[in-house]
Amino acid sequence: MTLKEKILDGKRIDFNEALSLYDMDFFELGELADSIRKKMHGKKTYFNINRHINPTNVCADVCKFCAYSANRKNPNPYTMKHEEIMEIVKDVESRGAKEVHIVSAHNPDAGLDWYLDIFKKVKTAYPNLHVKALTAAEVDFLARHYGKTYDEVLDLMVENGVDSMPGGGAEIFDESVRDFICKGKVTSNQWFEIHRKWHERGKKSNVTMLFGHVEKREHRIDHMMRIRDAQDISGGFNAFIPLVYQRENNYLKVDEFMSANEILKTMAISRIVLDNVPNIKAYWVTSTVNLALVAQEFGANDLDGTIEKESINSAAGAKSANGVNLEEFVALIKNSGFIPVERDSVYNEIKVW
Ligand code: V47
Repeated sequence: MTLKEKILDGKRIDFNEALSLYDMDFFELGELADSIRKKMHGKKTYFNINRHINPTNVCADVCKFCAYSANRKNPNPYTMKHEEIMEIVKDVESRGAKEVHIVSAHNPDAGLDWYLDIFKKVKTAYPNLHVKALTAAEVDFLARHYGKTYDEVLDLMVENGVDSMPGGGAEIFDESVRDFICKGKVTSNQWFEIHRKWHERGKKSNVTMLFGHVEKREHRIDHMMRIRDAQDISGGFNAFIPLVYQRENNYLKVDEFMSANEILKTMAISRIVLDNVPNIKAYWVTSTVNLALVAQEFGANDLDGTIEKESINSAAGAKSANGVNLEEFVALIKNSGFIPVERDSVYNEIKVW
């Protein structure tokens, strides 16, 4: 049986087989991933109407790839007042947002309650708005800084209204690469421990991968394998999100933006390897909208959402500061031959556009 037949037969592939897919013909690989995508989701492409809010950029950690945190290259520290955050939430909710995605830096001076009260205030005022908040990196920071266990922080999140966790802070799980790009923050094992504990509470989360910097193809495959193993145990990951590295205003020197060919291959391989993760999200913020549309034919079935405003990736050069217009977004998905389906944050279908 050839590798292609094995994949078409729905059999699980191993590390070496996955790595060898990078050498497969580009279009053949795309077709393989597309056949799996079609089996799982047909021509549907999911998105949601959401707003990213990044309440503080003051950070106790230094990740070389990050242009968002306030530091020598970006000396503009800010910490939003809750009133300011609530004004934003009020506005976007009134215009149809179903989710707020709240992620911050690791601010050592804001106080644990400053973080938690954001969620409580949003949830109290808008019980139907989905609160997706706190990456595992933030959970680890809050636990360390305030002398709490992961369980205690996760319980506080649930009590204060967090519905699901985003997939940030995963970066690259290989320890040698991780040490080089973000030494000192949540380790790979801790990242998985936090998500496992979150899933044990009956909650869902996502998982990202930051690629296109100093990592090698092997590290990406290793990253996917670790996700597949964890998902076999907890089953709580809704989506895998490959984030394409943005090179500006940070401390990680990378000469070239990754080629579209390599980005699409990586997306396609992730669709094939992650046979137990339902959704592959092409996050247009880091891939560009155009490439995200093409990625729909390379295994991706989700384009995140309208976002409205985003600060983490746009600080590093992504052209995402102002989100995308809903009507335009829907038209682009339709014109590329797919069916735009608005979903909620845990992938219940809300409306076929
Ligand atoms: O963890 C930071 C990444 C992530 C850069 O769960 C960078 O639905 C590219 O996790 N170039 C935060 N990426 C964003 C994130 C996310 C985004 C969309 C959806 C979801 C979800 C999660 O942004 C960080 C980090 O990996 N990041 N700097 C950079 N220069």
